Amino acid sequence: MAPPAVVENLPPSLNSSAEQPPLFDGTTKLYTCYTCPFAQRAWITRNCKGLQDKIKLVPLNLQDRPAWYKEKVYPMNKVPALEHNGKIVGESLDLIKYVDSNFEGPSLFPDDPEKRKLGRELWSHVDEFMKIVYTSFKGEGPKECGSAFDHLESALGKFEDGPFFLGQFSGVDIAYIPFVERFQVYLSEVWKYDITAGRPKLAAWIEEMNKIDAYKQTKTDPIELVEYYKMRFTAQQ
Ligand SMILES: N[C@@H](CCC(=O)N[C@@H](CS)C(=O)NCC(=O)O)C(=O)O
Repeated sequence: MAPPAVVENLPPSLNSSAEQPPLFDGTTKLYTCYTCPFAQRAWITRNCKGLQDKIKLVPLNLQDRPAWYKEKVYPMNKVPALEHNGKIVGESLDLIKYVDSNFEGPSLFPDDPEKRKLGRELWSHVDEFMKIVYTSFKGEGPKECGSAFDHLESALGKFEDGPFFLGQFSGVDIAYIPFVERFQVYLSEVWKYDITAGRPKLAAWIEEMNKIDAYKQTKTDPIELVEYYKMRFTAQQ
């Protein structure tokens, strides 16, 4: 079912002195940043659909961003953004669905109405999940965010036909994993808190996700991540 593993040589990130790749030349491009969890959603989607040859990665250095990106490509000046069929599409959750419905490759959303219902609930919960955990990083960490992971544990118990949120792998897993990946690393490193302890379904989900090549290749460097989050969340304390 999963497309064969493709090992890519990732292109270098473009900075403010980089020339703009031709716009609307018929090439589909994913403007991304290798460390951005939102962009990672679109990147995983592309890989899961086996679209490595159809969607070219255009990684940006967000700290030293090329001016042409905001001026000519995406006025929101954020990643991800997809250049496709003469237009630019942004917003990572929308992009999971956009890439799923406008390109070939395995479908990322099930037809079963019960699964679609839970899928919608989890889809609309993901921002709240992130907010709870990020807020806890500035407060008491695990004491404040444990319930957010309990919520995932309970959602993962709804369908028995696989270890993923909707049983089989879906776009919902893609929506959550970049954030769970980062939260797991940071909570373990800084708070010595294991998000999988006492949460066997969450543990199994992460383990299965880590077996998916399309995702594995998008994972962020944990050391860089911890440094960046420490700067972001503990600098003023
Ligand atoms: N809601 C957007 C958020 C995207 C986002 O915030 N991306 C960050 C990088 S992780 C960004 O581009 N930040 C640049 C900026 O805000 O100037 C999405 O889901 O795509």
